[in-house]
Amino acid sequence: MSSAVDTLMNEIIKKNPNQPEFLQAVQEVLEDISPIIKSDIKYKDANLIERIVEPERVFIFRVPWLDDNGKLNVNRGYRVQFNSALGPYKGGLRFHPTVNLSVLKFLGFEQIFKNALTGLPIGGGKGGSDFDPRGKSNNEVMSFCQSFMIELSKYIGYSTDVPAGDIGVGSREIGFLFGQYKRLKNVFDGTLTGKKINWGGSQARTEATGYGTVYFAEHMLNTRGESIKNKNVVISGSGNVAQYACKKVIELGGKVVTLSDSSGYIYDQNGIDLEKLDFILQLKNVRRGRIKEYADKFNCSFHEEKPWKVPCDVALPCATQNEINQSDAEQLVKNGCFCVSEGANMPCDADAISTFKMAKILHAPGKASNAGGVATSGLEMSQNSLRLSWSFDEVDIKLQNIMKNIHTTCVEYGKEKDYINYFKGANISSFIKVADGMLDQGSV
Ligand code: NDP
Ligand code: 2IT
Repeated sequence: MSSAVDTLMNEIIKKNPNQPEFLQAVQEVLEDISPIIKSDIKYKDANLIERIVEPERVFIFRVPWLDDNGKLNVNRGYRVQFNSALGPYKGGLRFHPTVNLSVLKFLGFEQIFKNALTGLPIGGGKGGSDFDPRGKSNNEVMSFCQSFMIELSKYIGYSTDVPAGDIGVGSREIGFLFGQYKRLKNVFDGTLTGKKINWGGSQARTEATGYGTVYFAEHMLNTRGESIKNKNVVISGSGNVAQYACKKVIELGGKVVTLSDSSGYIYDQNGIDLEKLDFILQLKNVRRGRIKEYADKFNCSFHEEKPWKVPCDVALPCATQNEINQSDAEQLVKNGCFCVSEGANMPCDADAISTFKMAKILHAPGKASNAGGVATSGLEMSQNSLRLSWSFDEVDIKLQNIMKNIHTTCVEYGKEKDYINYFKGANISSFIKVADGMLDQGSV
């Protein structure tokens, strides 16, 4: 980085102690945009960086809820309203014991640039709680969601801030949150996305993040005259994003050999087919069990570690942040992996990113490759405002176009001599869009 940007980064580090994930996300963006900041004085004069790393607003609140034994529990709730230069704050809610302000600020910061890449009029935000839905009954999850919404409802609205799902928040939680929002506000509107299709949700939203991640991988592969067909694919995670990434790879003729959860991964050398994937959907979305059951049922192996040692052509990290470190990245490259499309947010740490960059493999940052989820949330907002619904194919075609456009933009801004730097392409193009919006709107 240039010394001016180094100085800026040091200031940001001083101002945000104990926020490693947030600082990691900021550093990654600043490294790529530092030539722009240096060459374009208008951004420097307007203190653009100092402003863009500061959330417009952060809410932190107490969430008391009763469990099935009548005991009162307390969790911490958050909403980070990061940047509204391009539209209402938009971004998911994460319910996971690891949630803290650093994690949500990193996610909110990434969301600003991701949302800009979609080309839709949405700003960036994120929220959630350290509540752990795992092992909780439906009643307990509902009790938590209702209490969470009593506070969150004061800060959101369809033109202000539109939450959706993320880790630990799927259509069940969105249902409980929406029901409570409606009861408190007496409005039926598009304040939340990821709703079920029969009460205001969009076709293809459930599939969108995973499908989009694979559409993006396909575009990257096409730049080398390749495609997903007949490729060996390693996927981490077995939640919403992993499930539909898996489905799209199967549909496009690729072979998915792993899925995982926080306890380990299953390796199915025959490939996961649609029937086996149905078992995963039942296991994870209905029975809420562990991935090991797949290995027992289909007679394949289960390993208590991450799946990155398994040889593959394409890797789709779809679980969580920093799930690929330097040695994982080296192992992947050594085993022949030449395409990584991030379904998760920031799944690669800084050393892993450098390893892939040095190896010149195809590597897309989540803010580009997983943008299909929030883009389809944007389409859900449009349909809610129009009070109509589009068909699955209509939404899927729009999603495909959005992913194609994001890929084209990344190539345009990220092309280097013999390599496309997708990180640079995504960071520079989205930064310019957000920064110009902020400049136009004055010193707010
Ligand atoms: P889910 O809650 O549906 O699934 C999460 C999956 O990741 C589970 O298999 C979970 O395993 C695993 N996982 C979570 N935390 C860890 C951890 N610390 N270590 C190992 N495995 C872990 O979430 P999603 O599929 O929705 O989200 C996955 C990723 O995709 C996240 O990074 C999210 O931010 C990102 N994303 C999601 C979008 C969406 O539309 N849902 C949009 C764009 C990005 P276990 O059950 O054992 O915890
Ligand atoms: O990280 C993400 O983009 C999401 N969790 C989806 C956000 C959304 O508003 O659909």
